[in-house]
Amino acid sequence: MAQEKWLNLVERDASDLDSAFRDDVLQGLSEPQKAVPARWLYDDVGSRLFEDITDLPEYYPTRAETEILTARGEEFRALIGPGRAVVEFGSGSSVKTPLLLGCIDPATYVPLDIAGDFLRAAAAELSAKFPGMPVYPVEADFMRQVALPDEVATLPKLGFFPGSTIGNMVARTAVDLLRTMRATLGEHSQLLIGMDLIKDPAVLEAAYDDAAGITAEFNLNLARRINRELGGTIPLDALRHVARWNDAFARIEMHLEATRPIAFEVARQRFAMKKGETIHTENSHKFSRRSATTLLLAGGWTPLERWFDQAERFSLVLADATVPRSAP
Ligand code: AVJ
Repeated sequence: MAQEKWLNLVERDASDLDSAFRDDVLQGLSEPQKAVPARWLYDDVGSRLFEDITDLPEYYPTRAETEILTARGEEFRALIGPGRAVVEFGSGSSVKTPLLLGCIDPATYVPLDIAGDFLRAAAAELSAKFPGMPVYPVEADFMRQVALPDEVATLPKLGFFPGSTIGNMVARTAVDLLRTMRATLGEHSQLLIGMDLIKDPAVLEAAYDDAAGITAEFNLNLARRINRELGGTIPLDALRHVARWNDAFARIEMHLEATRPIAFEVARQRFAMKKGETIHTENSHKFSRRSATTLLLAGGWTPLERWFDQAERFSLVLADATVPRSAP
C-alpha cells in the first residue's frame, strides 16, 4: 500500500543519541549547579507523561494554543497558502497538527522527533486522518540542521514549532535553533511558532507543579532514565520535584532536589549531592510581546502576524525567513 512507503522512518542521526545523552549527563552532573539539558526528559515514557501534562487543569498552554489554532484557521489559510511542506520540529504525538493541516491545504507533512517509536505511531495516525497527503517522519535531533527528504526538496516550507518549546532554551541557544531552522527550511520559508507569555507567577508555578503530581513524575523520569540507560544508582526516593519562577530571567525552572545527602554513580563515575542541592532539569522561558519579537528577529525571522487566546495567556506568531533590508 502506497501509504506505507510514506511512513518509512528516516533516521538522520539517532545512533549518536546514546553517547550524547551520556556526555550531557556526565558533564552536567559535574558542574557546580548540576544540570541536565531538558531535551533528555523526552524519551518515550517522558513524551507520554508530557501528553498527560497537557490534559491537566493547571497546565493552560496547550488549551490556550489549541484555542488559537481552532479559531484562526481562515487567517492561517490566507497568510500561509496551500501547497507547502509542513515541517514540525519535535512533533511528539502531533495532536495539534491536524488543526493546522486541516485549514491550509499542505502538500506534505514532515514530523521531526528524537523519540522514534512515538514518532512512528503519531505519523501513522496522522497519515490515516489525511489520506492522500504524504507523511515523511524523520527521526532526528532538530537542534541540528536536518537534511529533509528529497521528496520535499522543491516545495516551499512552513516550519511548525508549537507548545512554546522555544522557551526551553536560553536566548543564545534559542537564537542558534531559529537560525538552524532557517537553514533547514530554506529561503522563502515561514515559521508558525508558539510562545507562552509572562503572567502571574502563582499561575505559572501551578502549571509546573500540578496537584496530581504528573509533572513531578515527568521530572523524576529523567533520573529513572539515567539509572536505566546509563547504569545509574540515583536513589529516586531522595529526590523531590521543584518548580520555581525565576523573575530575573523570566522563566519557570524545574529542579530535582535532594531531600537528604546522597551519593550515587552514573556510568561508573561518582557523584554526591548535599541535602537541598538540586539538579536543574528544565527552563521554560516566558515572553512579552517585545521580547518575543526580539528573539525571532535575532534568529532571522520577521514576525508577520501574531495571535492570542481570549485570556491572552499564550501567543502564536507567524514569521517569515525574509529579513528586510536594514534601515541605515
Ligand atoms: C514541552 C516545553 C512546552 O515548558 O511548558 C511542561 C514542558 N515541562 N511541564 C513547557 C513542560 C513541565 C513544556 N514544553
